[in-house]
Amino acid sequence: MKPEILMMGPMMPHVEAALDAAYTVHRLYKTDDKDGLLAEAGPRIRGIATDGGLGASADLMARLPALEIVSCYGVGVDAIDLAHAGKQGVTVTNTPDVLNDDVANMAVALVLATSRTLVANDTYLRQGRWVNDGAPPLARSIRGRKVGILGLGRIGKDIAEKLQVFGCEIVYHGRSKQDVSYEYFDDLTAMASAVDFLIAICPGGPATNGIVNAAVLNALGPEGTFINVARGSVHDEAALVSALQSGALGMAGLDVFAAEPSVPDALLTMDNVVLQPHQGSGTVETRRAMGDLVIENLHRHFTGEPVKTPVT
Ligand code: NAP
Ligand code: 8YV
Repeated sequence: MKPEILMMGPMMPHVEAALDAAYTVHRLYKTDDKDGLLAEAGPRIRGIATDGGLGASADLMARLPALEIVSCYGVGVDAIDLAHAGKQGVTVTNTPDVLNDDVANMAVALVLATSRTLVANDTYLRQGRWVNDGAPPLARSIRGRKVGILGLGRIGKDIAEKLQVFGCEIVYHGRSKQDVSYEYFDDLTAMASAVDFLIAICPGGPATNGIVNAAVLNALGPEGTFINVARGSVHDEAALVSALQSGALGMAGLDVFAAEPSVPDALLTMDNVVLQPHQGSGTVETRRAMGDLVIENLHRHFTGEPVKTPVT
């Protein structure tokens, strides 16, 4: 008999096909009667396939007494209750490393798009203003600018390497100093006041909730740019909007938001922001590699092998 698993949301076709071939898949997102599905199939469900946004709550896991594994399509596991999973003896896996390159590229793209006013200039041209008003104001170079990385982990290190090629100076903040050549700041606000760009790429969750607050944004200042490719929970979104409106903060490049897919209306009309609908890992190649890891972790678990990428 095939193991039974719960799928929290739609996945790439190759992932769904592989999971359908190996398991009896219950698609929670496809039914209006979620309680009914969980009451009927819950006692037999041994695995969950989810993603970084949908996660797996303590309440859900508690309703699945036979649950053994949660396989997450994404590296960030802030939406999975890890403490509860540990207590219930549930293994959690994620998709580290395979997405570093593309998420780092998104951070670099947002640095370039903000500094070179790429989106505002595109609109300027399309609106006929080049013809009518002449050339737009000059943008800013990134060579020689200082970039502060909040979270110098797998992706943060990749961002640092890439931006050095553009001539940026890299510094970082995290809970601990690492064995790297970049300058370390033990205080986030102090780092913000020392840099031109602040890039958030730390995990979401209670420990980082709102740590990019009004004080940090004010320290970054009117000439500063905030880039967030981490989680929307990391910034205080009301403070961010207000700092951008008042000019206390210069610009922002945002791939993530507090209440996705909803984005504050105020941001939609600002020309000092560049916005992305959470597409850091959103390439065919990277999403395929992430999907392969979701499949492989479940497969290894259900054939008695150690999972490939456990969350520790
Ligand atoms: P990682 O290797 O675990 O690195 C995380 C970094 O954050 C570490 O350097 C860690 O350093 C730092 N950190 C952890 N807790 C912190 C805290 N409380 N305060 C300050 N720094 C803290 O993770 P990763 O693979 O690079 O991924 C990072 C995050 O990026 C994910 O968790 C996810 O939320 C996000 N992400 C977003 C996208 C997207 O599409 N936009 C895609 C992939 C990932 P210390 O331990 O020294 O503090
Ligand atoms: C995914 C992400 O888009 O890996 C992460 O943490 O945020 C992204 O790669 C997300 O997990 C899918 O919801």
